Amino acid sequence: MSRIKGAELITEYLIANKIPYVFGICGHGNVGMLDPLYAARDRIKLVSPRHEQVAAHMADAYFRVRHEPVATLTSCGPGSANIVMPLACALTDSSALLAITANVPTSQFNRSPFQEINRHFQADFVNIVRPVVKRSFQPTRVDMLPLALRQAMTTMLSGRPGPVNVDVPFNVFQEDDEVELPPPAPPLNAHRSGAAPEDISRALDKILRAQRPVLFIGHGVTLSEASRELTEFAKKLAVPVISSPNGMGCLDMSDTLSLGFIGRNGAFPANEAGRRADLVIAIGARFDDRSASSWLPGYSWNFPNTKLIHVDVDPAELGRNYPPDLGIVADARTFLRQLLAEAEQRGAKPGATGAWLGAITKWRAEWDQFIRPHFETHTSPLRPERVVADCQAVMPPDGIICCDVGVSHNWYMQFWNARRPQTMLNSWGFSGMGFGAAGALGAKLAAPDRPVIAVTGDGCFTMVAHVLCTAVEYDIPVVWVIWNNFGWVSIRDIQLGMFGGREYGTMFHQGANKKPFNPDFAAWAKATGVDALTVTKSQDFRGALEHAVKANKPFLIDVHVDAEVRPPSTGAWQLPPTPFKEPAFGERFIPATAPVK
Ligand SMILES: Cc1ncc(C[n+]2csc(CCOP(=O)(O)OP(=O)(O)O)c2C)c(N)n1
Ligand SMILES: [Mg+2]
Repeated sequence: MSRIKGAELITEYLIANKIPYVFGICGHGNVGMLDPLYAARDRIKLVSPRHEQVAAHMADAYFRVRHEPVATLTSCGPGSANIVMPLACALTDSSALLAITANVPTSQFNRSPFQEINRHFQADFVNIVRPVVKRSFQPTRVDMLPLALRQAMTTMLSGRPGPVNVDVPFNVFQEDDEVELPPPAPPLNAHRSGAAPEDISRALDKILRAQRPVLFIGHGVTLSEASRELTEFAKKLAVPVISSPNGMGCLDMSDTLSLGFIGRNGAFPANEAGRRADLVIAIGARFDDRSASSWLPGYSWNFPNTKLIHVDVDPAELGRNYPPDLGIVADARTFLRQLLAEAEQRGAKPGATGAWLGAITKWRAEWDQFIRPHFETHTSPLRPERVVADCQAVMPPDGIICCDVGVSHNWYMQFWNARRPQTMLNSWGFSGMGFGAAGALGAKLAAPDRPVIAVTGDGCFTMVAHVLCTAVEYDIPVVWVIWNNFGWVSIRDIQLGMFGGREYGTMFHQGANKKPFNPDFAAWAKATGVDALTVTKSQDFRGALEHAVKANKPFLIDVHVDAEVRPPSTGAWQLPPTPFKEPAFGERFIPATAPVK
C-alpha cells in the first residue's frame, strides 16, 4: 500500500468507475481537488459552467441519455447550496449523479469559519441536502474515503437510481494516508429484482381475461432498458401503451399501439383509454397528479372500478395513490421478460380485445381530426402546434430533445412523438426551470454524434442564459429553441383562470404603458459568440432549425410564439382548495362520446 492524497484517491476512483467528466465550479474549498484533476486531465475532463445549478442539470441529463453517471464538484457553502434545486430534480426523476461537495477543514468545525453552516451541527451541508439526495456521506478522514466512495457509487446506481452526495472537508482532499482504491461499483442494472413466479402467473391470467387492458409505463421502464421487451409484449398481446413523460420512446410513439401521454395535457386517446380500461398494468410509473388528472375519478383513471397491476422497483410507489389489485416489486425488464416467458409457455394470444382496439382507433381519428389543422397552418406569432410539428420533422429519430418547464413543455407532452428511449428528457417530478436549457449541454456531451435541442421558455432561458458561454468555451453544439411568449405564461394562465383575469407579476413588461419586454435573445447569443436567428413567422422556423442542426455548432433560435393559444385540455388538474372546473378559457377537447365522470 502506498500513501495517497484524499483528492487523488477520489480522482482515481472516478476514473476506475469510467466517469469521463466532472462538471464543477471552483472555490477555495475544492481547490485541493482541482489539482489532481489537472494531473489526470487526459483521463477525466473538468467542464466548468458558470453556475453550479447548470453543472448538476448537466450531470442529470448526461445520465438520462447514457445511463452512466458523472460527478459534479462544488465548493463549500454557497457553491454547494446552489445545487439543491437540481439535486431535487434528479431525485424526483430517479436520475443519478455523484455530487462531490467541499466543506471547511475538520479542525475548524464548529468555530464558524468562512462558509460553514453550523447552527445545529458542525459543517452541516449534509442536512441541507438530506431531503434531495438518496444518501449523503461525510468522510472526515482519508481512511474513511474508500468505503464512503464505494458505498456512494453503489447506492447511486442500485435499485431506484438517484443522486448521492459525498461531502469532503478541505483537509481530507489534502491529507494522505495508506489506503487502497476500492473496487468499482456495479453499473446501473447490474442487480435486478424479479417477480415471484405465482405473481407472474396471476398477472398473465388477469391480462388474458381483460377486455380493455392498457399498459401505463414510466421512467422505470426507461431506466431498466426494457424497450425491446415492452414492445414485444405490447405487440404480442395487442395491449395499447400510455406513457408518462420519462417513459416516452420506450415504445416508438409512431406505433399504433402508442396512445401518448395522459392527464390534463395528455392525448385524448390516452385519457379515454385510461378512464375506460378494465385493467391497467402500470410499470415503473407512479400516478403523480399530472399524469392522473389530480386523482379526480373518471378523468384519466377510474380505480378501483378498473383493476390495477402495479410493478415498480421501489415498494414505496406501490399503493401510494391507488392500492393495486396485484402489486409486484420488480425491475421492469425482468418482469416483462418473465411475463413474456410465461406467455410463450402458455401459447398466449391476444384476449377478446377487438372492440377495445376498434374504439381506440376511433378516438385516435377524432383527436387527429381536431388537432391536425393547427399543425399545418402558418401564423405570426407562431402557433405552438406548428413549432412542435416542425421540430418533429427536423429531428432524426435518435435526436435528443431536452425540455424545459412551462407552457412549451405542456405542448411537447401532448404532441411529441419520441421514437427511441432516452431521447425525450423532462424535469417531471420537480420541474426546475433551467433543466432544459442547461441539461442539453450534458445531453450533448453524452451523445456527441446526435443532434440535441433544448426547448426552453423565455423565462427559463433567462435564468441560465450563461449556458451560452459554456457551449462556446467547450464547443458543445447545442441548439436552443427559445419559446418566447414574453412572460411566465404558464403561471399567468393559472392566475387569469383563478383570479378573475387579473395579471400581476407574470408577464415581462417595460415602463408604465406595460410594453412587452425581453432582451433581443439573438443579439445576446451573438454577443457570446453563438450563432442566432429570430423567428417571428411560422414560414421561417423549419428552415432555421434545419440550418441550426446542420451547422453543428452552438446555435440559438428565438421563436416568437403566440401566448394566447392554450393547449387543449383532455383531462383535469386541480389545486385544492380550488374546486376543479373545466378551463375558463382555452380549448377543452369535447369528444363525441361523453367522458366517464
Ligand atoms: C426554478 C423555478 N422557479 C419557478 C418555477 C415556477 N414556474 C413554473 S413555469 C414558470 C414560468 C416559466 O416561464 P417560461 O420559461 O417563459 O415558460 P412559459 O410558461 O412562458 O412558456 C414558473 C415561474 C419553477 N418551476 N422553477
Ligand atoms: Mg414564457
